Amino acid sequence: MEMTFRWYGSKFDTVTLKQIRQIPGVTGVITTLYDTTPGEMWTKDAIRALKQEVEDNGLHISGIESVNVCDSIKVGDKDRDMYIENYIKTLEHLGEEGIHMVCYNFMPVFDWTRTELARRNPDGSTVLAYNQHAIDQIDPSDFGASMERMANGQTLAGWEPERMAKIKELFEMYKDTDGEKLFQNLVYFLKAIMPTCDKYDINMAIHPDDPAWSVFGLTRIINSEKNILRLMDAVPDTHNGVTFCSGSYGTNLENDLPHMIRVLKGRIHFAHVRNLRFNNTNKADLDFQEACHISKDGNFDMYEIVRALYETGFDGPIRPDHGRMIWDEVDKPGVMPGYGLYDRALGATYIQGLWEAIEKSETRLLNK
Ligand SMILES: [Mn+2]
Repeated sequence: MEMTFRWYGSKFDTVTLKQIRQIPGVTGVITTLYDTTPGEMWTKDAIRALKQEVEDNGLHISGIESVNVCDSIKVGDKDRDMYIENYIKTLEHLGEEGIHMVCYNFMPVFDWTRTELARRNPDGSTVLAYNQHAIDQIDPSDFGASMERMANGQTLAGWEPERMAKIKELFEMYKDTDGEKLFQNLVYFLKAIMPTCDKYDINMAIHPDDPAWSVFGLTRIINSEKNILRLMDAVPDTHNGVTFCSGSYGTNLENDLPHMIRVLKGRIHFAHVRNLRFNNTNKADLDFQEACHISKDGNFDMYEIVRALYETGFDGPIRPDHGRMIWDEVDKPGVMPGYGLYDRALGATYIQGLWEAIEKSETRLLNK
């Protein structure tokens, strides 16, 4: 595995490449052209400039998160082939610049959903959180009024303002897209891009749905072992692979995370490793918040997750995921929710500590 760190680009991220380079063990960044819109072709010049900037700072690009897939492809409308052509051109340009891993997702309308951006812990740190009662107050047919009804200044996270403006239109666009149709549209997309991925050795890594169930009646399909294996079988090319995100699959406690890693052996091209803490596991009253990375702060056994990655020979980029806001980073203007510097840096060193311990104890056993 290679330890990496997500970076949104110097125009958008409060974290600098210089800071990332100083995190022990981090050699690569996972980045994107944040000011492109889904469906747009990425130019070679823009990719080259981004790569140059990263390399000038002593790091390299380990992968892209994300090249977003536009709604036309997801719903499979008349424009999809044109947008798939753009996506293929983007992949060609990335491949020609030596970039071989692309994370993407296939979630309708919302990329992720939380109900609080800064829930305060007793120690003063803040985290992203999800509360089912807050979600239940929202009527998808009338978002404006629903947002006003939400108490305590809670805002729905994961919703880009420009998408909120055309939210009705987006819901309308997806109204005939059920889970099966969405799945078939995903397979259509993957089959179309696989020859390019084969040619340039680009690993596509689908990010799971977050949370791992339907929200506001919008279907979600990448959320369980059964569903992700179905996708792996539908397009068996190993370039069709997975971003294993423990925090997203883990929103559903029925997902056995270490077991999923084992059955996906060879198909995991990218790993997001983080922990969640459940305050209420009853579905109707569900409440979880993001935790720091260590096992004892949340519900996941992080040792078993890292161990499963180690045992299956995972050799792709791994990154710490959302962290708490700590050390006065809470109110820093412009900081991306969940993507502060300090707690993620602690996560990176913790994951490497687990990895080193597992690797050395395994080697010692083998030599006995
Ligand atoms: Mn993730």
